[in-house]
Amino acid sequence: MKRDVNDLAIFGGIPAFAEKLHVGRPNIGDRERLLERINDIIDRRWLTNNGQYVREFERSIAEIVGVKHCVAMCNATVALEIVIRAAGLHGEVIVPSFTFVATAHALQWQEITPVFCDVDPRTHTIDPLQVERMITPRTTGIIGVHLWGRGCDVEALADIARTHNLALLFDAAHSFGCSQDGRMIGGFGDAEVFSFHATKFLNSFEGGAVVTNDDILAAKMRRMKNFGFADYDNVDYIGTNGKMSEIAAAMGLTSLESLDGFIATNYGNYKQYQRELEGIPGVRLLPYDERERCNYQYIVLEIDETAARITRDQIMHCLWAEGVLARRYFYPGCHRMEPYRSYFPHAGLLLPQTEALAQRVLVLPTGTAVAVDAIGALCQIMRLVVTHGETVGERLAAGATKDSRAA
Ligand code: T4K
Repeated sequence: MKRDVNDLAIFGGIPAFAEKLHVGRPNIGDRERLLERINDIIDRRWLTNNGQYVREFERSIAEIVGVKHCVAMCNATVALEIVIRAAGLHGEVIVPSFTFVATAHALQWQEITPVFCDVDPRTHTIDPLQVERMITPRTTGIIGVHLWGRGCDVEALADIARTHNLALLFDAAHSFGCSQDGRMIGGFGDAEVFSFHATKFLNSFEGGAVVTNDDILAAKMRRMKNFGFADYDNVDYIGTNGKMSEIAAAMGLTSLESLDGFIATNYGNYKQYQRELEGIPGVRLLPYDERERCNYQYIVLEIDETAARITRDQIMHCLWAEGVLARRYFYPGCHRMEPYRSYFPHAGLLLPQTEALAQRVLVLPTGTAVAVDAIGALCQIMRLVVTHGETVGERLAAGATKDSRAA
């Protein structure tokens, strides 16, 4: 227990965590069940190419989400690239800048221009009012991102897409197992994309999927992820290799069996953070709507630097010194990353909420790898740092860190 600021590791105290606490430590299901499945895969010598585990995984995901088709892929980035191409997008597509850069790259990779749109500061998701303003004659689609497992304003976006005859896709990388307006995420728009990357709520080591109710789109994507093959020796479209392997599907299926446990742990962590961060000035935990289904996979703080009297980055540096690798997702915003920074040097002028959020957000560790005691210790450090925000901030600004003391 750290009693005063001199106990902080950044000023020379002993770090609270000998083993680092990461954001994104994987949730692991039943190891024995996974190994059984892997043994079976090896015994049957069917390792990839639409094997039985991939097909079972696809059926399970489609059933949980309540959609007609799930097309499993090697990761969500390739899944986005494929659905963007299969849906016929070209020219310009409207996306938020406040997202992981893969959302924008999946467009630019195929020379489609991502037009960055501002977000609603309340929800962190794309702001439909701003979307309307970004539409030009070159616009062919909108990609909303259900950030942190919290859904976009799906109805407003669907209205805009209908009115302007645009495709509507969702990057649901964060949102497997979540609902919006009481309906499971996965069934909105023309198609949605899940990520099953190691750091996601449900993981298949690496993996992703497109879910859709559109038969034609699904059939097209099935070919596109397999080099465009319609049959032996018969290629219908330009394709790529987007296939999910059997071992990834085995991990995905095994993770699915532990879903309720993962949610219970994440929910418990969220409630503990909520209790233990309560009342720290300038520190706000982004709330989840508990009437919706939610995976509670992200603990997202917004730091009001004026009220906290210390900057978000200074808080982060204090946590890093303690062994807590808190993350500034999605700093600095896609529009400030290359190649977009060079293509659209003034994009920030149209993205005031994104610019502000990128300075405020700090994501903390959660998931099955984070112990209750660790959350308690982490919150106590946050309280100590922010309660003495002015002093800590001034000392850090003056260069009084562990290294400078040693010098
Ligand atoms: N759209 C959105 C909105 C996304 O957030 C993402 C991915 C995508 C699309 C694309 O999905 P995929 O193509 O990946 O399926 C991570 C992930 O690599 C990325 O999947 C994720 N979003 C993004 C939010 O976070 P980094 O650069 O922060 O990853 P990294 O390597 O720093 O990992 C985070 C932490 O997790 C580390 O501190 C260590 C820990 N970790 C990581 C891995 C891989 C582990 O403990 N074990 C592990 O196996 O991007």
